[in-house]
Amino acid sequence: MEKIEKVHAIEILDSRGNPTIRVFVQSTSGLTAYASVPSGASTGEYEALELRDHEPSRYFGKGVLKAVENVNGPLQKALIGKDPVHQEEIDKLMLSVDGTENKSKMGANAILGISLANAKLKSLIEKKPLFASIREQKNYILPMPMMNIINGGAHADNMLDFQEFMIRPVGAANFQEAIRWGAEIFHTLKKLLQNKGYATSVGDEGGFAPPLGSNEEALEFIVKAIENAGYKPFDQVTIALDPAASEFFEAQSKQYIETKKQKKNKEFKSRSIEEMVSYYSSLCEEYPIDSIEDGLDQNDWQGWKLLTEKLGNEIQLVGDDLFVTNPKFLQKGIDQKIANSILIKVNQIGTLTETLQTIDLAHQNNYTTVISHRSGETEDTFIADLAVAVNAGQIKTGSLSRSDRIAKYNRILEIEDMLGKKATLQDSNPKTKNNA
Ligand code: 2PG
Ligand code: MG
Repeated sequence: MEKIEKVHAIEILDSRGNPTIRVFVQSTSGLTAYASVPSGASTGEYEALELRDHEPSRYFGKGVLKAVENVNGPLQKALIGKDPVHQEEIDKLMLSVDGTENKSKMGANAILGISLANAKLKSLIEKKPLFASIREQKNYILPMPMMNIINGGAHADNMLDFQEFMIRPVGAANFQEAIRWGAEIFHTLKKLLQNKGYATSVGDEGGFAPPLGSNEEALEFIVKAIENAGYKPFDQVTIALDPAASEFFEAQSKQYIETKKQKKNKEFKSRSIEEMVSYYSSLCEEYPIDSIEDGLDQNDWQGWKLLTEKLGNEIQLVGDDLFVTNPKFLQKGIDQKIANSILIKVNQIGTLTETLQTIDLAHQNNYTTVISHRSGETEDTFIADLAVAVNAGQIKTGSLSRSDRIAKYNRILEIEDMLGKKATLQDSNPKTKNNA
């Protein structure tokens, strides 16, 4: 039997040039696997704690040497001699070493690094591709990619308060085709922006970050790009939004405020909860939108109830900050009939085992799952395998540029090639306006 012989972490950089952690796990026969941990910008209030050094002389306080020490010290000590094939036991053991509700003692980044590296080591020991080692399925579903081609919010230096404008090539026959359509639309959009004199530099997730004046303008550009690339909005390509509304909600006044414009002393809009819900409703009528993530604030459960009642039958409503990949929050949502989908980010909860529990809970209750990257990423492609392993049917991992994003799409292309007929592209969003 293989045992864990060594666990080792180093501090590396993420796609934004901020420190993050990479963990190596080695077994007794010398097999080694490693994983790198992502990091968010618009983080949810109830996420597991990402441990940072807060030592101003290094990386402006963002260093992760404490998390590195926790891996190399107490966590390694607890894991040496354990069998990597028993992922649940490994994860459980780490939770007991940490002993806190939000993983604040060891750091969710330290724990997740080991958890994901261990899963990769397990796949090497079992001589299976990572996705099959995570979950063996008779037939695999390849996820519909949700490609974020216009960036705003906390991910870009422009006036858009909505964070993500994504395209979903729902009419594509396979994953390869879905990616090709995405890339063609992305390049068409670039030309359209250039023609109007807009800069085509990109935001954190590789989407364009032009200084557009309104969400509607962004949506108009995207619809035009879909058409000019030769595809039909609605039937072949739909749009998903992630406004990341926790970033622009003012709890005291219960108003959703166009904060970026407000800060620059530009004309800005302020909407009540009801007005915000009506605003989404009108956007959905006007544009081919079939998914809205974090349309409202993470603590605005009352608003979410209204949003779900109003739009939940026609639109996929995804809880990101709202559920933070945590089964407890998801269960609350299920009980109160709030949202109908959950965004899955491994570092929001901090272990693979808990991530899988949350995914299972969602699927058992007919909530769809969208496997997601973070805005701060690395070249690690774990989430691509995860999306395939659990037959999630949807993934969002950025735009059609920047290798930190593309690496995940490329990994799914590789899996598609590997699995041949045993895998099909299937969109799990039941609200998609096209049933092609
Ligand atoms: C989100 C994510 C990823 P961040 O809000 O869904 O796109 O952003 O990682 O900054 O939380
Ligand atoms: Mg989000």
